Amino acid sequence: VESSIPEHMREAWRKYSPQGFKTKDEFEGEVVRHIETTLARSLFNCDELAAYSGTSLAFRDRLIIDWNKTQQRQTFADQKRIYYLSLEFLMGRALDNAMLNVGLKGVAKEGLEDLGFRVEDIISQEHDAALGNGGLGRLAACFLDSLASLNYPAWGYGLRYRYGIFKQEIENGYQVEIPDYWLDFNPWEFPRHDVTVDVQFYGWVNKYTDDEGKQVVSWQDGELVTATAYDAPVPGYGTPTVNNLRLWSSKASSGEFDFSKFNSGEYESAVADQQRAETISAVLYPNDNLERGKELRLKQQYFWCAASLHDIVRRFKKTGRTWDEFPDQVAIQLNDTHPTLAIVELQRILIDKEGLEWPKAWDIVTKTFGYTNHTVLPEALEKWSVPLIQNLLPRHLQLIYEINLYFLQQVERRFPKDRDLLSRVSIIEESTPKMVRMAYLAIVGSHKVNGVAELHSDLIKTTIFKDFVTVYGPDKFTNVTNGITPRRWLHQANPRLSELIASKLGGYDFLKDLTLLNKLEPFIDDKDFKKEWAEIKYANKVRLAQHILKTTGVSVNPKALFDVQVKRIHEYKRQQLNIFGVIHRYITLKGLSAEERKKVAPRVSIFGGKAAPGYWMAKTIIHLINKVGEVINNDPEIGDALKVIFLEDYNVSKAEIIVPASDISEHISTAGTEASGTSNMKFVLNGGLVIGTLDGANIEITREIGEQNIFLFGNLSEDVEDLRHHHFYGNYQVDSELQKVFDLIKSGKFGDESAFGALIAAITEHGDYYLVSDDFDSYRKTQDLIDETFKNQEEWVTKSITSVARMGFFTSDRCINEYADTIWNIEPLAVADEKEA
Ligand code: C3B
Repeated sequence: VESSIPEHMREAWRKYSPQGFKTKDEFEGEVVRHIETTLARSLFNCDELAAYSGTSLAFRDRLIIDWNKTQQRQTFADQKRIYYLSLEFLMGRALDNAMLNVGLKGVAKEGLEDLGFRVEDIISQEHDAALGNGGLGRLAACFLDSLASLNYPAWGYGLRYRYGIFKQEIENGYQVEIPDYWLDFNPWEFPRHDVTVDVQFYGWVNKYTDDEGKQVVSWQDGELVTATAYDAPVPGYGTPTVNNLRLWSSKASSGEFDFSKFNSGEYESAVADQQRAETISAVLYPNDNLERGKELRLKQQYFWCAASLHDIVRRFKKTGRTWDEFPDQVAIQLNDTHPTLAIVELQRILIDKEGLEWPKAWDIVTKTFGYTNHTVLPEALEKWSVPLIQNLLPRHLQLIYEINLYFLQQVERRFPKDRDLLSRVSIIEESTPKMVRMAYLAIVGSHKVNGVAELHSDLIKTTIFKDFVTVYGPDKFTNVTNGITPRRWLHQANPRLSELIASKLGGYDFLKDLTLLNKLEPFIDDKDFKKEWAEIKYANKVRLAQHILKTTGVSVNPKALFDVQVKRIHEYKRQQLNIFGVIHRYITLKGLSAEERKKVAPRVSIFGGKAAPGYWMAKTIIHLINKVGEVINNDPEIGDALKVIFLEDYNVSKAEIIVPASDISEHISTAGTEASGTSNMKFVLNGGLVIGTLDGANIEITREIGEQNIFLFGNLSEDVEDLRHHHFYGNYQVDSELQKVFDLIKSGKFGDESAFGALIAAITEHGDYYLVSDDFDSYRKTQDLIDETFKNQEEWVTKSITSVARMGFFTSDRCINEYADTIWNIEPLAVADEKEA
C-alpha cells in the first residue's frame, strides 16, 4: 500500500481518524458544532435552513468516512468497475436519503426534536438536485442507488450544471420558466481542484512523418477549456458502500493558448473567453425526447466525455496493466447517444496518444462500451452535422469516417453488392449537409445495445435498428427492463406503507430483495391489514390535498378518486387525451340532474409536468388544463363531483408527495412511443392502480400483477402504422363524443378558443398522429369502469395489495444485476461489516 506518510507515523492518523456519530447525543453535538463553527451561527439565529445545513453537514461527515473507505477498498481490490456516463442525473434531495440509507433517521428525528426542530421541516429545506429532464435522468439516479446498495464498484460521470431544469410557474394559465440556480449552499458536493483535465476544441489536424519514419497525427491549436471535478457521495442502503458521482465544471484554461491575451492588454476579451468557457457547463438543455443540434450542446457532450475518459484512462494506467486488460478493468455504459463521442475519444487516445494499431485499439473500444437506447421517436434521435463536427472536433471527424469505412467494408464483405444496405447503415447520412447518425456510431462502437422494456427492445430490432440486426445478428441486441429504487420510491416517499409491509414480513429485507413482497399475498383477506392499508392511502391523500390547497387555493375532497398524470408534457404522452376526457366528463355531469349528480363517484384530476420552453403545443396543453380547471372548479353545480388541478413545478421531491397519494395514475402514451416509463412502476408500488395503453413497461407490469388489476385500453402498437395511413387516405372522421368536446372548446367556454385551435386541428386536420381520436372511446369507457370499480372499496384494496405484492420484478436492483451479468461482466465487492439498516 503506497502512502506519502511513513509507516511509523501512521499511528497518529489511525488514532484521530474520525468515526462519525452513532448516538443521538453525538448527533446533536455534531449539529451544534457545525452550526456554530462551520456556519458561524448560534442558537439565537438558527432558522430551519441553518438547522438543515448543520444536519446535512453532520450526515455528510458520516458519509465521507465510508466514502473514503469504499474508494480505498475498490482501488486495492483492483477489480473491474462500471462507469455510467449520463448527461442527466435527476437526484432530488439527498438528506432524507442519506438518513435512511445509513439507518439513522430515527436518531436524527429525536436529536432534532431536542434541538427544537421537526425532521420533516428540516428535510424540506433542501433544494432538489434537478440535473435532469425526466425519466432518463431519474433512471440514472435510481441506478446509482442500486449500484451502491449492491456493492458494485461504480462511478457516475456527468456535468455540473450551474442551472438545473427550470422552475415552472403558472401565470394566467401559462407556463413561465424561472432559472434554477441551485448551488448557493450545497453541502453534498466536494470540489476537487486538484483533479482537472484540459479539453481541446477547434484547431486543425497535422499529419506528418517523424524523424524515425513514423506516421504522427497531431491535433493542434484551437482552445482549451479546463474541466474541474466535483464529487458527490452516493450511499448504498444498509451497507457501508458509498460510491462516487463525479460531475465536471468548466472554466477557461490557464494552459497554453488562452491567457496570452492578458499579457497583451486585451483584458476584456480575456474575460469574455473565460465566460465563454464557463458557459459549457452553465445550463441543462431543457428538452425531453428532443434534440435540436445546437453547437453548445455538442460542446457539452465532448467536454464531459473527454474529461471522463481522461480520468478513467489515468486511473487505469496507475495499475500498470497492459492495454489488452483495459476491457477487463473498465466497462462504460452510454446512457442514450449523448456520450457517443466517448467511443471516438477512446479510439483517439489509443491511436494518437498511446500508439496502438487500429484493429487492436478498436477491439478494446468495442469490448468496453455498451449503449442503452431510450427512445424510438425520430425527433429524439441525435444527428450532428458534419461541418459542425469538422469545425469543433476536426480529429474526431476523421476518426468517425475511418470507423465508418472499416465498418462498411465489413458489411460489404458479408453482403457483397448490397449498396442499399450500405447506405442505410452508414454512420454518415448523405444529406445536405451530411449528418453523423450518433445511434449508429454507438451501435458500431459497442458490444451490446439494449432497450429499456420488452416491447421497446423488440421495436428497435424491427424498426430503427433493423438493418443492424441483419449485419450483426440478433445477439448484439438485448433487453433490460427498467426499474426503480424501492428505497426512495417506497421507504422514503411512503414511510407508513413501508412500515406496515415490514410489520407483516418481519422486517425490512424486502427493501433489498423486492421479490419478498409476494409474501403479502396471504394477507389480502386480513381485514385489519386491509383497513390499515386503506387508511395509509387516505392519509397520503389528505397530505396531497393540503399541498393542493396551499399551492393552488383549491380545496379538494380526499375521499374523491385521485386521478393523477404527472410527467413531462408531450404530445406522445397524451395529456391532451386526458384533458379532453375531463371535459367530456364535465359535459356529462352538466347533463345530469342535481339528484343524479350526487350519485356520481367524485373525482380529482391532477396534472403536473413541465413543457420544454420551445415546445409550443405542449405549452398549449398546459394552458388548456388550467383554463378547464378555472371553469370546472368554480362551477357551483359541479362541486366535489369533479375538480381539475394543475400542480406547478413537478419535480422529484413533489413526486414523493404525489406518488403515494394516487388512486389511479395515467400512462396513456400512443402504443409504441413510450420506451418504458418508470413512474408507472412507482405508482403501482405505492398501491395505486393504473389506466394505461399497451405500451412500454405497462405490458410487463400487466404480466406481473395480472390483467384484472390494471385498466388497459386503446389500440395496439402493431396497428398504429395502418391507422395513421388511414387518417390520410381513408375516410377519416373524428370520434363523435370527442367532437362534442371540441365544440365546447370552440364555443369559448374555456376562454379565447383561438388559443386552442392548433391542438384541435392536429387531430381534425393534420392526421391525428398520436391517435387521440382513435383511442378516445375506449379511454372513456375504461374511465367509466374505473368509477364503477372504485365504488367497491373492498375489491379496490384487494387489487391494490395484490399489485404491490407482485411488483418485485421492477426494482432497479434486478435491473442493475442484469446489466452486471449480461453487459458489464462485473462483480460486487464484498464488504466485511454489513451494517443493519
Ligand atoms: C425516457 C423515455 O421516454 C421513458 O420511456 C423511459 O422510461 C426513460 O427514458 C428511461 O429509460 N427518455 C427520456 O427521458 N429522455 C430521452 N431523451 C429519451 C428517453
